[in-house]
Amino acid sequence: MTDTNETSYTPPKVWEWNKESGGRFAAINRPIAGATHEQELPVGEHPLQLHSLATPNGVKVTVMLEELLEAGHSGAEYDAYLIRINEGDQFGSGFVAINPNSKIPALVDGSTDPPTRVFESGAILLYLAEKFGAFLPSDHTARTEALSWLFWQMGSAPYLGGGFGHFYAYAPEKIEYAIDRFAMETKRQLDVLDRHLADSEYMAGSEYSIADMAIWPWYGGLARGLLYDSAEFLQVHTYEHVNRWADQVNQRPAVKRGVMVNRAWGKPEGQLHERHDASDFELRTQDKLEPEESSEEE
Ligand SMILES: N[C@@H](CCC(=O)N[C@@H](CS)C(=O)NCC(=O)O)C(=O)O
Repeated sequence: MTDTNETSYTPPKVWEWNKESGGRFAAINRPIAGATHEQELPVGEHPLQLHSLATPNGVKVTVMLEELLEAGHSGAEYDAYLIRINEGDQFGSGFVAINPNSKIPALVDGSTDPPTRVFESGAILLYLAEKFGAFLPSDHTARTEALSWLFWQMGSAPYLGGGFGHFYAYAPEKIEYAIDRFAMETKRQLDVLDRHLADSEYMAGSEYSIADMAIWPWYGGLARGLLYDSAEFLQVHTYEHVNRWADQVNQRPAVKRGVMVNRAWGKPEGQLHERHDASDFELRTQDKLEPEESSEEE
């Protein structure tokens, strides 16, 4: 066994904030909460106001809203505004007022008196499912199964994103111990899903539900080779039932629209920075807007 003490870090008695710690998110990470600046949020015409970004956590909610509209729930019309987390929009006073945790997504429902704020993607999915009576099975057993998988996702994905993704793709140095630990856990989670989806069409049985909407952006994205350039490393093609389910969900028209909303990177025709109307998918993607409005961000 190697003597780790010679090379490894020994924590000081009291941790101090080291601004030079590096890594992709070093500029926005800080050990305190609260607003850093005054910044009011825009307010649109629809009852539901979403402030988000098309990361996997954001996509869960835009897919749900598009699914509700697709299913004919016109009360789910929404305005979606972009929160650029790399520029610190999540620390503006208006955003902190609707999510004290300063993370996207956050939703305001102006159809209630007073307006209701909802933060945490899982809570938003559940709020919308209950408000519209949709995408959460009414049968007690299936509903319980959907909620079990919804909360499974909320507890599991931080190991995938904050653990595996962070140390494999974003950390300033490749640390074998950390990558091994989180690759192992990520593969275990994929196997959990694969075994379940071998016998179940969707996460909660035969009905597509908010459990699929929560899990698909993370684990479907991983299986489809879209996260962290890790498809070969994790051998994601071996999880055949996860792949079957991921492709099936990906075919849904509402999913195809949902992934475009608040997206500010990738192909211009796939980016709809703000969404206010169904026609925006045809008329307001970045390729259709004036060239100077086009974003070149990663
Ligand atoms: N558990 C939260 C996680 C949300 C989250 O981590 N959001 C990230 C983007 S995916 C974010 O806003 N990060 C900004 C920051 O950490 O400052 C949820 O599911 O809503």
